[in-house]
Amino acid sequence: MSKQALITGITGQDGAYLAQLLLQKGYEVHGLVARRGSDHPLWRLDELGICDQLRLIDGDLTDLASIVRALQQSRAEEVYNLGAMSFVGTSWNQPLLTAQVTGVGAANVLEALRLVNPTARFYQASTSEMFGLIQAERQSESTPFYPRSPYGVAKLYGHWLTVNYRESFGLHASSGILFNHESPLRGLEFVTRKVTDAVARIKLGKQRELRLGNIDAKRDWGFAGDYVEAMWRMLQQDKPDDYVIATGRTTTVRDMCRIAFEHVGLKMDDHLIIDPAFFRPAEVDVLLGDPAKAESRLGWRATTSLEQLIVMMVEADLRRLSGG
Ligand code: NDP
Ligand code: GDR
Repeated sequence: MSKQALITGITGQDGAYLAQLLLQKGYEVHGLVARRGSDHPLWRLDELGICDQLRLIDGDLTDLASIVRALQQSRAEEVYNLGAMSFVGTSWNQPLLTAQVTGVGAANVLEALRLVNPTARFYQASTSEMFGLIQAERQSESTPFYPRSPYGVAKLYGHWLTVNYRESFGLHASSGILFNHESPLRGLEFVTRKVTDAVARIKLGKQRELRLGNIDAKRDWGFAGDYVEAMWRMLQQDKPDDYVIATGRTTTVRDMCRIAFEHVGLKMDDHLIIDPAFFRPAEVDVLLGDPAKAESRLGWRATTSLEQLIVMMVEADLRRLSGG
């Protein structure tokens, strides 16, 4: 008998890679799909060629009844809560929606789990954005939190509720505090993909300039394909726990951008324009994670360097834009 898994946010970057991984491991994969009406919501699953192997269920994280139904229908033994309003920039413009989807949405899944199948294992997609203002040599599971955006605040609620349901009700609920992870399936609003898409367009003569905000911000960037493996490993442990997932290296947006331009033989300074419109009301200046616990307990470590990642993304954008 195959194991049953349910993924919220299956149409997102991580949802698509996790679905692929679980299918490869022999799972039956169910996915909650919120907005079938939007323009080609299944494009990532199509790109990975896995759409027809999945069992998609209509539902929304803000609708408890639809989550209860998804849990009953899927009989999921593992539930991965990846659904969220995940773009930090938008969270200042839609703080209440962000609270509902990203924060209360996690509460809905935990509550549904408690009602329908309290023995199922639960993964919460927590984030390094929760560290926010707190700078440490490296941010780890014991670093305090000080979120800097409505998104970070909503995620902190989901994180603590996961801890609380584990302690209160004995749920097998784990939280992955993941640092930024990217891929050719990353949304165009995030800075790495915005850069690689623009670099490919500039190289192909379809665009002249790239406008960015704060290029001094530093991020610990890894490859999403590596990170979904860590999510799965967390749920295979006897005991639920929280884990930082990161590469342990931090780079400025400026240097990440330079890698992309240099890969196609262009000079960044000929095309980059700093545009105040892309600065945020509050910034997280430096993120640098300490993945030591994940390495020792999960046997997990990042395998893709930032250079390999950016080259992979630029090449994928060049192919896509050339119709290849
Ligand atoms: P994406 O933005 O690519 O995917 C978000 C997913 O959530 C999409 O499938 C989206 O559906 C879905 N969603 C949005 N609103 C709702 C709703 N109301 N009900 C149900 N589903 C909804 O994010 P990622 O794949 O990059 O990230 C996955 C998770 O991990 C997110 O929770 C994110 O906050 C978190 N995270 C991500 C990190 C990263 O660097 N990528 C780092 C740390 C945490 P639709 O396709 O219809 O928009
Ligand atoms: P982040 O990712 O906010 O870290 O959240 P994003 O790629 O949006 O920003 C990274 C850094 O780049 C700076 N920046 C710009 N960002 C964007 N998007 N567009 C720009 O033009 C631009 N110019 C500079 C930002 O100010 C920031 O410092 C991501 C999301 O996936 C979250 O869901 C996740 O929780 C965290 O990563 C970890």
